[in-house]
Amino acid sequence: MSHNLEAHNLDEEALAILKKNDRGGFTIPTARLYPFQWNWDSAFIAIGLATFDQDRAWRELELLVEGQARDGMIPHIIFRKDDSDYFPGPSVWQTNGGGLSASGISQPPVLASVVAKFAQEQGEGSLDRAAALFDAMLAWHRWWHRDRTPDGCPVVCTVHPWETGRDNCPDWNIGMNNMAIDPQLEAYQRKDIEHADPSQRPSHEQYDKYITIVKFGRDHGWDQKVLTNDGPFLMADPGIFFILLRADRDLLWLARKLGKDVAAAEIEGWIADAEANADYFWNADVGAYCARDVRTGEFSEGFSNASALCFYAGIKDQTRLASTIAHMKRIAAKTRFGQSSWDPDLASFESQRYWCGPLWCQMNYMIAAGLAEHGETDMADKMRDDLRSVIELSGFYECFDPVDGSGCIGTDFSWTAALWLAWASPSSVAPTASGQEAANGLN
Ligand code: 9WN
Repeated sequence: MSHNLEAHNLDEEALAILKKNDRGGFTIPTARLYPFQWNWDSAFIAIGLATFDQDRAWRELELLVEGQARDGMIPHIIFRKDDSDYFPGPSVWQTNGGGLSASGISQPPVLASVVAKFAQEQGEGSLDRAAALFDAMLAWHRWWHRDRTPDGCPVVCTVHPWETGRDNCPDWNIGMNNMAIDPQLEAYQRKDIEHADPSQRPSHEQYDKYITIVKFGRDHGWDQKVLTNDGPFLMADPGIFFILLRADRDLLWLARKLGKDVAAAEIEGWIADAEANADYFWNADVGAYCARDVRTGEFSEGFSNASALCFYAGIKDQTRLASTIAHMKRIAAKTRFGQSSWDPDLASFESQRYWCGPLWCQMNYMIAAGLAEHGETDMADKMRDDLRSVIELSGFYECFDPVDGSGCIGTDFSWTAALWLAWASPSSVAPTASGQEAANGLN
């Protein structure tokens, strides 16, 4: 579908989308398909909100933190109240972790990087608001390092494809193939395929497995250590690993700025561990950082957009970075609009099916920030220009076909509108990155 540029001012349209999706201090990703507050969505949405209302941007993050569970986890969805448009809702999750009604898993921890970015851009006056969020962010990062790091495993892991934010990426096929659907699974009705084209969404078998994992968590009282060590699915995700490493660096910057020496020492330990263990993800056969099934040690076969986050994480191994760039250039030559979520040279690539191929703006934003910090400014600028082109072509979709630029799944999508305003719009003043060290916020 071609978007009528004459009829629309895209900056105004993006603003209108964020206002329309505002539910009173927090923003839903899109109406009906995703009618609650999502974790990493809110972090990217806040970046867009800050372009016109800094107070409202902080509110977005503060309301996200209100959903924090007693154990420190910030859940991937905060329900507040039920909505019959979404499955699985609160009656399926049945969490009891304290805080608000929420899901029982998390999502990639972008929050601290956004708080650090705001603290840097908005100056000393914003430090009080950053300081008020500090303990919650520290507790959340501690939760990842403690409760999502299985006994005897050197890296942080994930128990559910939804937790990675890259739900049906073929990265998870090995872990999904190694788990069984619970024979006691209750009958359920999917809602997502009533609001979006089913051919662009996950399969029924994948949904059965997603809900099997939710049932396991529920049956075990959402004891996160049990879910991590004994749950049906356990994989290590380069996306979560790289985003957490970057967020740890940004949290460390904040800790030092706020004079929190004890916390700073703890965070330094996490960073040193992660730097020492990043090679856990290095798949020498592919020449890239890849997802891995923790129990079998088996690697995912493909280069995903999460593989490209190594720059953003501040990885310094020049040989590995060069190999990553070679993959990105090979893929860019095959797709018109990069970076695709999956390798187009693999049979499992599908240009319009969710995380099996489409371009996702929030991933490209982080990849570009890392590339620019690494000195690859041409590649970083191409990421931004490609996002600008697909939005001009198709509008504010959830994600985009990287080959023909058509929009996929959700419409009037909040993070797309937010990153248009903050980054892709010709009127955006933000550079792709500051060119500073990676520990200086998500620029
Ligand atoms: C499950 C809200 C979320 C994003 C995820 C994206 C999709 C949900 C779903 O939508 O996942 O969390 O129901 O498909 O994969 O990254 O946060 O936009």
